[in-house]
Amino acid sequence: MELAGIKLKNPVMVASGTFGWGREYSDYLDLNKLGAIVTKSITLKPREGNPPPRIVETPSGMLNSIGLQNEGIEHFLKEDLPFLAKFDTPTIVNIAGESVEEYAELAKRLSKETTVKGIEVNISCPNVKKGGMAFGCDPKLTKEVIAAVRKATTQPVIAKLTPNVTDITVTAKAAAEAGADVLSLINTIVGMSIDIETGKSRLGSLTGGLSGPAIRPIAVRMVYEVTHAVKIPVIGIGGIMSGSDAVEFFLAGAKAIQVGTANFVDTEAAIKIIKEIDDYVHRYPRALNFS
Ligand code: RRO
Repeated sequence: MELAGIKLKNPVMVASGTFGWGREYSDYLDLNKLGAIVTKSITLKPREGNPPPRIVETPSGMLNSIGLQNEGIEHFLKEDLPFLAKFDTPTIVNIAGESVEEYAELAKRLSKETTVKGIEVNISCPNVKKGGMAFGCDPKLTKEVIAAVRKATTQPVIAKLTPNVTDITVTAKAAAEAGADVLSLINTIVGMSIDIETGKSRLGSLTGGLSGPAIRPIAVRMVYEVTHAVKIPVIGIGGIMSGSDAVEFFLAGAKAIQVGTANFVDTEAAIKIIKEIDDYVHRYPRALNFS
């Protein structure tokens, strides 16, 4: 199948931030079996991330406040991308910046790399003070960032949307109008968890992004809304733990899906989901359309 010119063996990708830069998982599953690998957000300069604790389990999910920890684009190009080039699976690189110019610069530097098959633009990180979700909550800024990235690269541009808005179709339309080829949704939902013994937040940075099965019905609803509001393809993300969870997203209109939190529970989750989707397609040959 194909998604905005990206050739995929199957519609199952691993979600940004839950799969490192590929290498971290390579001893635990065959990366060649995945539809695509979406790498953890990179920024121009290295970032240390937020103070610990950064992860807390919640009912049917988890909160994270990593704060965009990464080694920066230079390190990524030198150390991570050559490793990913060895696999017959498309690499989609997720980028994040504090300004429109930073996003454009990142896209420009990636555009010459043949291993990069797509750029996922993170305008939805809930855990940083500058940039991230600030762009993705405002349709005007969404347009500016996506238009700048569009201008900086000929590679497919995927805008990753935040659910932390009143009406996600507004930012979806803004991204599509600015030239995004694909939309991916949803990123995490801002949440908080308090330890009643200490009276303090369980996260070092007070709030975090909620992911996992707890958010799946919200994600399915948003994918349904967006696929009925824009013409470009949508990648569904949000608490997919099994093939049947993935099928819900396809039936809501998604063309592909990303597996995120499930990778922390079972390193082979994505591989199992590929097989379970296949079983469903055999049971209901006409229910889904993967062209
Ligand atoms: O690094 C993070 O804290 C983070 C990011 Br960039 C994001 O996009 N979504 C998320 O839940 N955490």
